[in-house]
Amino acid sequence: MKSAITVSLVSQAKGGPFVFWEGLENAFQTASELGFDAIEIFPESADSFQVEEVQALCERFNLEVAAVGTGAGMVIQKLHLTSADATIRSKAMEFIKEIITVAAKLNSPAIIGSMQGKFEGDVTKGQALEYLKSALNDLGEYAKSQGQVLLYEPLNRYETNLLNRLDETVAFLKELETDHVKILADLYHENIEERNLAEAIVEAGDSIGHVHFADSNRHAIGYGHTEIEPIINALKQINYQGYLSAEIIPLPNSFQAAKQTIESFQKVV
Ligand code: LER
Ligand code: MN
Repeated sequence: MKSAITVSLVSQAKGGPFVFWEGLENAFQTASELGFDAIEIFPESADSFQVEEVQALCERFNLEVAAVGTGAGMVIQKLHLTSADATIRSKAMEFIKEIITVAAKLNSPAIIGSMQGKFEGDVTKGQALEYLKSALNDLGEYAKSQGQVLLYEPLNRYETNLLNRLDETVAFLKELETDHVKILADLYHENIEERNLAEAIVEAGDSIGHVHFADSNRHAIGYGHTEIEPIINALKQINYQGYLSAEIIPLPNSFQAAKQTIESFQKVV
């Protein structure tokens, strides 16, 4: 398993669960000093940052890009994949495809988190899940054409009413025509939703492609009450080789949250 830490380049997401906020160079430098393997980037859009700049930072600081988030499409532009409005759904697809393209140039997958949206108004749950299925089929195959998987993240009940638990997400992904969508298991969301997080991880097995490494309160691992050892053992049991990426609230400050994360990572992994 490899360690990663998040940087947000989106000022409108202030207060959100990202560790670094002071630009790419600052994030790469601190992550490298602390001994992380990779950075996860939350950009405003695909064309809001220079791929060449990120590639140069990766080389200079000997870090990988773990993943690139698409949530700014929701935060800034109010786009999502299950909107009643076909134009919004199609703009959401475009926004995500552009991020898949640049993420692939950085050897990393894109994440569908809040861009999944939720069902409301005239859209039934069944209809929203059909929209989501069709979107993930298309985006998963597009990611495959770029040499990557696509990461789909079930969110807790306060953020979506579509899919919340790992088992229902595994069942949903099995119905897709594409085999290139993997689950992002965010330990914060799953701490809210699962009966037993370690068991849920073992059952999801190789459907898991990425992990957000967060404690019960969405602070750094060790600052809440999640029992992390059984979760790490479960990930070892399924031979998980991917990232544990800290998508957490930067408290008491970015540096301490990052330091606590890497110390917890080194202790348990
Ligand atoms: C995104 O990774 C996530 O976990 C969501 O809670 C963001 O809204
Ligand atoms: Mn997450």
